[in-house]
Order: sequence, then structure tokens, then C-alpha cells
Amino acid sequence: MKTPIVIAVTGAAGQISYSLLFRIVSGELFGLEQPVILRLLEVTPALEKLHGVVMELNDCAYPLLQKVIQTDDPKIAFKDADYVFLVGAKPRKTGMKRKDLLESNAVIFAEQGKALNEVASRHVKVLVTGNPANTNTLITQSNAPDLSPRCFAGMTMLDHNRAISQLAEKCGVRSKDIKNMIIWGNHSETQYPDLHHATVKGQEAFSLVDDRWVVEDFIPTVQHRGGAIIEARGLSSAASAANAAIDQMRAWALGTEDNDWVSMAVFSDGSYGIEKGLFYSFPVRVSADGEGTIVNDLKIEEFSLERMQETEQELKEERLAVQHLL
Ligand code: NAX
Repeated sequence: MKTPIVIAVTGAAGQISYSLLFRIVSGELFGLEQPVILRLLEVTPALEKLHGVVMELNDCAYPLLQKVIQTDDPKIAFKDADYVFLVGAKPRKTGMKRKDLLESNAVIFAEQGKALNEVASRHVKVLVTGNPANTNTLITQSNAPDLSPRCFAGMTMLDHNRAISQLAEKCGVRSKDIKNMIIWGNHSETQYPDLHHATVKGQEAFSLVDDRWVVEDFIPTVQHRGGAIIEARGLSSAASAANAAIDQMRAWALGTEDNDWVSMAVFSDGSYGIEKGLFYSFPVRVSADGEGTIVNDLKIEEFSLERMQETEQELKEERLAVQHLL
């Protein structure tokens, strides 16, 4: 048996985690030979509910699950963590403005950044799912100055998967036939799902679909998919979000294949003119040992550039609202 890896998950009693935790310990993330220690964080009032989830985890008798720690203290949750899923966040309540949501969640991520800085593995990979995901990633990273900014990424894999699924359906192919999809920018309705570099069974996607479908159907469907799911299900995406978290962390830890890439919100190095230091979703290739690199040599059309800048602008505004915590 390999040495166990330590995986921390916040918001562990929430709906995304209810899917995520079981998939992690079943071996879907790191394979059937990799034992796991889970360190789960919740707010104090949700610890009882978390206890119920852990009872269920134990009742699965997973061979890979070595130990589960339940806590409301981030420093206990992140102790020696190799991989961290920051899922927990406050939901938006009726009447709450986006700015209020930003601020109340910013405090959480600042505290968690400090705890990661103190106790996590120096090679930790921290994937931020809790919304607003990109800006929460920025806050977490800014509060962890001893860790490399490359230890942090925001989740835009769900948007990436949604875009692949829309194109696959349109072209009547399977999702695995689609490569090189891109989500640029913020995990919000300003995100820009870009088909210009995507291929379908090796053919340019743009040669198979018309411009009108792209502008009037594909882009808005992907941008507003989260809202459409809430309307239909009465609850926000959970199983698909957990699936995306697994996909993104697996690609980030074990590498991307076949010259493909994934979309993830990483620390901008100024590629494509995007301001340095923003957590912006780029196409990222990852080597087998987990080193991610922004794909920075793509030719960008005017049509795309405008949309990429619009979503960058939103990220700058979000950053301004939480400036005091950076
Ligand atoms: P839930 O409300 O079901 O669960 C959130 C959990 O986080 C709760 O159990 C709550 O007690 C816990 N929590 C709150 N503050 C905490 C803190 N300081 N420390 C630890 N735990 C804390 O939400 P769920 O549906 O699981 O969604 C979680 C987050 O993911 C939300 O912010 C949501 O907006 C975001 N999403 C992000 C997506 C993405 O693609 N990046 C897609 C799905 C989802 O909307």
C-alpha cells in the first residue's frame, strides 16, 4: 500500500461535498491503490450534520479510507494537507447584494488562507469552489504568502465541462471527441466560453457550427447554465460541481493528456494582456508531475479579446470590493 495522502474538504456537510467525499474515497480521484486521510471542516452549528455524513462514509467500508477528522478549526483541518477543496461558503440570501456576498465570504477565505499558510504541506494544491470562486482564490492566496501562488486555483472546470457537453450534443458526438475547449475569465455570467481552438474528432469546431449558434445559443447557455439548473431543480448544481472538482484536481495533480488542456482560474502571469496577479481562467496544460503552465501562444480574434477583457474587468471590480483583505 502507498503512503496515505491527506485531503481536506471545507463545507463538508454541504450538498457538493455529499457527492464529492464519496467519490474521493472510492478511488476516483487518485486511483484504487491510493489510501486517503480525510480532514473535514465545517462551521460549529453544522458539525452534527457532518457527523451524519461521516457515519455514512464509514458505512461504505471503503478500503482506501484510513481516517476521518471532523473539525470546526481550519488549522486542524489543513494540517499537513496535500490537497484541499475549499467548497464551504455562505450562500446568497434573498435581498443580498453581490458585494455583500463577496464581503462575507472574503472573511472566511482570508482566515482559511492564513491557516493554510501555517499548517498545510508546502506543495499543497488548493482548489477553490466556493463562490465567488476566482476572487475567493485571490483572497486565500494573498493570505498565504509563504506558499507559492501556483498552489492555488479556482474552479472553472464545471463551465469547461458544460461547454464540451453543449458542443458534443450539437455535433452529435461524444464528449471525449472534443478537445481544447476554453473558458476565459471569471466563474460568473461574464465568463467567455471560446470555441475558436476547440476540435471535434480532430476537425476545427468552428467549421462544424454556424456563428449564429455560437453567439445566440452556445455562449449564453454555458454562461447561464448555473441559473437554469437552479430554476429546474430548485437547488444549485451539486453532483456536476463535485464531478468537476474531481476532474480539475485530477488533471492538476496527474497531468493533462493528448495535447489537450483544462480550464482553470490560475494566477495570471500577464498572458494575453490579462493583469498579473488576478485569478483568471486560462487554458492550462499540466505535466505528469503536476506542474501547470498557461497555454500562452494561441491566436486571439478581436471577437474573443473583447469578451476576455469584459470578464477581466469584472474580476478587477470584485478585487476592489475586497481590497482590505488582500
Ligand atoms: P451548501 O450551502 O449546500 O454547503 C456549503 C457548506 O459550507 C455548508 O454546510 C456550510 O455550513 C459550510 N460553510 C459555510 N461557511 C463555512 C466555513 N467558514 N468553513 C467551513 N464550512 C463552511 O452549498 P453547496 O451547494 O455545497 O455549494 C458550495 C459553494 O460552491 C457555494 O459557494 C456555491 O456557490 C459554489 N459553487 C461553485 C461552483 C463552481 O463552479 N465554482 C459551482 C457549484 C456551486 O454553485
